[in-house]
Amino acid sequence: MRFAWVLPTVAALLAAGMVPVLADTVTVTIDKLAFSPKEVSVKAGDTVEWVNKDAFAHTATVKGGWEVMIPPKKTASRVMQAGDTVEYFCRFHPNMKGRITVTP
Ligand SMILES: [Cu+2]
Repeated sequence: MRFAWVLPTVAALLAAGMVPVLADTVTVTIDKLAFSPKEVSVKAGDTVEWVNKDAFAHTATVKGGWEVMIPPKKTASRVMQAGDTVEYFCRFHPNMKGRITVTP
C-alpha cells in the first residue's frame, strides 16, 4: 500500500484550505462590437475568456490597469485576482464596455 498516505494527506490539505477548488472559466463573447454578457461575476482565481467573433481585433482594457488583446477570430483570457473588480472597454472601440466583478 505505497499510496495509502495520499488520501489522508489530500483530505488534510483540503481541510486546511490549501488545495484550491477547481477554478472556473467564464466566457465573454465579442460579436458585432459588443461584449456579451456585458457583466460577469467570477471568483478570484477564475479565468475570463474572451471569444472574438469579429473580423478585427478588440481589447479588454482597464484604464490604469491591465489590457488583454483579442485578435480577430481568436480567444484570449486572463486569470482574475482578488481586487480585480473592474469596468473595461475596447481601446479601438471605446463604446464597447464591460464589467467584471471578482468575489473572493
Ligand atoms: Cu473593439
